[in-house]
Amino acid sequence: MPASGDELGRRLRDGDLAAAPAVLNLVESRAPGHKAQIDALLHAVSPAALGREAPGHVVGVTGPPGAGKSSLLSELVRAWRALARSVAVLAVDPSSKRSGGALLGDRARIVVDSADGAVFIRSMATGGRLGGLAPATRAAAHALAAAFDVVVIETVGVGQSETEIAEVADSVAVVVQPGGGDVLQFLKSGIMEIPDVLVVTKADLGQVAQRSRRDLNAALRSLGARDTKVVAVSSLAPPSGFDELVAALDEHRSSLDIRARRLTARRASALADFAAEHGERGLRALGGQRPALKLLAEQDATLDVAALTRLLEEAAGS
Ligand SMILES: Nc1nc2c(ncn2[C@@H]2O[C@H](COP(=O)(O)OP(=O)(O)O)[C@@H](O)[C@H]2O)c(=O)[nH]1
Ligand SMILES: [Mg+2]
Repeated sequence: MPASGDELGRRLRDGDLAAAPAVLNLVESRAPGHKAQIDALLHAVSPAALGREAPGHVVGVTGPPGAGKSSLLSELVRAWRALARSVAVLAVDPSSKRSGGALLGDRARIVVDSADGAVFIRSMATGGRLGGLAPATRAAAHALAAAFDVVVIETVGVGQSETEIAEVADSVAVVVQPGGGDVLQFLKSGIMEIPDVLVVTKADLGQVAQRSRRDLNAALRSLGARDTKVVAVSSLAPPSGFDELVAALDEHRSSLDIRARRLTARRASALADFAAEHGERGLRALGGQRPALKLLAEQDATLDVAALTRLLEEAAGS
């Protein structure tokens, strides 16, 4: 029998963190009948069912392979746990050694206390392209934000991935290693959207890290991006910079119009889920991306992602 989406949604609404593994199994399932259960889950954690936006802070952590994202997350999770916050991490970059290689050094795994019931970590498949988010990842993030204080989505890539992650996350942190010129160039040339927080890793390398931090700050200033904080961290013992990183993310979260950001996120997710299912042909049936977004913008603000996706399917006659 498929796990009941409605029941799992109720458990998340009640703050039952132990529901997380079953939630992930459901959203990743392709078994017949599960789609209706995933829809039921998304409905059960919608603002309409919760009576407010889901309380969790959805944080995107993205950056090139080898930048130090997984190492950083081990320490960031520890810092959040020290503040008694529960944390779920959806790792779309599963740190495979194969994708690392000699140039990038060994790839780290996120290391947490496995006996701690308030931390949940799961590796997830990408949505095809490098950095692409699968519908299951979006659904998991939307659902887990009803129960966990923080939901992290870790993705790999630069240039495109932070745009995609911004469609789901409340706050996007782009992770750069010292001398990471790509990110600087992408930022300056406007290929990359300005992140909410920039993190320079490997601060223990000294001068080269300080220079990266200064260069990024200068680039942000010249772009007029006054709100983006640049934080330097070291994940080597003794770790440093994590209190500052937690504070920068908190500050971004509290400056947000959370209802507006989540509404945009649900609409973007619905369109992305529809496109994942029905492809270019489906989008053409809606007259393209713009008319589809216009249709979504006309809908009730409390509708969940699944309901919005169904609306698109009806409009496309699929
Ligand atoms: N010196 C130093 N090395 C680090 C630090 N963080 C990560 N690394 C190393 O950088 C490599 C890639 O780290 P990883 O966390 O796997 O990066 P990811 O691919 O972005 O998840 C590994 O060899 C890490 O040991 C740091 O703060 N200082
Ligand atoms: Mg990694």
